[in-house]
Amino acid sequence: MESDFDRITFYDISMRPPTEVHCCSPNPWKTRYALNFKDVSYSTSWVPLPSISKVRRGLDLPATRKFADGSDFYTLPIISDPSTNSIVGDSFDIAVYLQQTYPNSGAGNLLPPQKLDYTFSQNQALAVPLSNRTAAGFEEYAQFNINVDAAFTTHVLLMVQNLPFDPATAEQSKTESLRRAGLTNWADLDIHGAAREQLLNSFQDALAELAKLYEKDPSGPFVLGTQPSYADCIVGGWLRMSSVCLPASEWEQLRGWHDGVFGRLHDTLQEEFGQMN
Ligand SMILES: N[C@@H](CCC(=O)N[C@@H](CS)C(=O)NCC(=O)O)C(=O)O
Repeated sequence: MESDFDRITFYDISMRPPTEVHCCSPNPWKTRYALNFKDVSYSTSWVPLPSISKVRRGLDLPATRKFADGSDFYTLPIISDPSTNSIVGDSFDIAVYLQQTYPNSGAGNLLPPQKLDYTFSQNQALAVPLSNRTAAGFEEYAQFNINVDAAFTTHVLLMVQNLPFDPATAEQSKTESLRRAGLTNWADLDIHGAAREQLLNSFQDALAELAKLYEKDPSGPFVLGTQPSYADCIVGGWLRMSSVCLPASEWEQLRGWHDGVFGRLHDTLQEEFGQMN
């Protein structure tokens, strides 16, 4: 019989209470979708943003991401799985771990072989570089993850102003965000008027290519039609962030872009794999 001691601990970032409503970190959301897809038993440990490095170091996990100056960037998600004595600290590594450790659980193969033909050509350097993880046999997913991360991160300025920080640590978190962006005033992150319009159009264009992948099998809402896979969790993590952080009218626009593929995907993922344990 399974006990609490066998249960996976999933570390996610806490946001403004109720955190279940406001949590919106894309990489932890990829993991939540993957855990629920696999239907494994887990409980969530909510970590305040300024405590991530302490938690991560406490688990003896090196950083998998770096800042532009080469210093360590301590991130979530992490899972700790007592049944195999494993601690895994990157969303991509976690997906591969779950598939390899629990191959037949839940909805089945999380990473079924498939062509994930989507490239986002970045024309600007990101303030904080992305990490680059891969695993033998899953290179297609790894490349897709990097391209999707780049597409959304390039447009994240549309969302930053609305990040629902926990009031208990909001000032500290804002100061840290500004430091990373090389800015001093929170208002400087507010993009409005023609510049916002332009960024929104560019976001829509970036997602047009991604939508093509979803239009191949019109039975939808997933890339593989009615069969969900980790590719959908990757996109879904960012859609969750968009749903919480974009102004409501822009989220409504995004939901409708490209024949509504992203609205449908988000709703289905939330319904089927969005539960919080
Ligand atoms: N490659 C890592 C990236 C994780 C990552 O960037 N996590 C963000 C949340 S989505 C984070 O922990 N940020 C902490 C911070 O901003 O201080 C993964 O996929 O797990």
